[in-house]
Amino acid sequence: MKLLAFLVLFTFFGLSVMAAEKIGVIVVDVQADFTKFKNGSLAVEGTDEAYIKTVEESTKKLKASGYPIYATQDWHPKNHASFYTNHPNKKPFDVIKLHGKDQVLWSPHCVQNTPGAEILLDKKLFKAVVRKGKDPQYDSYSGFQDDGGKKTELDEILKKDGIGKLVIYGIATDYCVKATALDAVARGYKVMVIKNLCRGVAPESTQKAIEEMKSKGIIILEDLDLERIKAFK
Ligand code: VGL
Ligand code: ZN
Repeated sequence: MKLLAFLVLFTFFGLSVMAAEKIGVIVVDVQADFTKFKNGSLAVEGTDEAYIKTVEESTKKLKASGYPIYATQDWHPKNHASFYTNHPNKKPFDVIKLHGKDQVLWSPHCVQNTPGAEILLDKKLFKAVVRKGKDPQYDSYSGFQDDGGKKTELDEILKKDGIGKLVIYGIATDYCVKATALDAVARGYKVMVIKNLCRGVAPESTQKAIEEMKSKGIIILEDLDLERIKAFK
C-alpha cells in the first residue's frame, strides 16, 4: 500500500515537475512595420535584411534542437488608442495619459490584416502565434496580457505544453521584449533573452531594459548559444 502510494505520488509529482522544466522559445513581434527591411511605419534601428536572416536562421536552429517556437504578433485595429493619429494635435512619440498610465503614441503600425502586420519568418516555424493589442482602448507590449489586465492565450498554451523556461528575442528590446520577459518572470518562468537577436527603439531605453531584465534574474545571452540553452537550469 505504501509502495503504491509512493509510486502514484512519484509519477504524479515527478512527471509534472519534469514537464514544467521544458524550454520554449518566444519570437517577439518580428513584423514588417517594425523593420527597415520592409520600410515599416515604425522601423526600429538595425532591422535590415541581415538581421531578419539571422533571426530566421537562429530560430531554425532552435527548432531543430527540439524546442517549440512561439511567436507574438502586434495586431491592432485601425482605431487603436496607441496611434497618434487617433488623438488631435499629437505627434509620434508624444506621451499621454491613458487609463491613468503613461502611453507613448506611435505611428500607426501592425494594423490587422495589412502587410505591415506580417511576421517575416516562415510561419511553419511556429507552434502557435499569439496576437495582442486587439482592444482599441489598451496597448499590449507584453505577450501575456494587455495594459487593462486582459490575458492573451499565451500562458495557457505554454502551461499546456509543459514549458517552464523561456528563451525570448525579437523587437523591440525596450518595449515588447522587455514587457514579455518581465511578465514571464512574474508568472514563474525562468527566462533567457538573446541580446543580439533583439533590436531596440532607442539606445538609452534599450540599455536600461537590459539592466532591468538582469536585475529581475533574467539571463542575458549576447548571441545564440545552444550549449548554454541546453544547460538552462
Ligand atoms: C511595440 C511599440 C508599439 C513592440 C509594439 O513590439 O515593441 N512597440 N507596439
Ligand atoms: Zn503596437
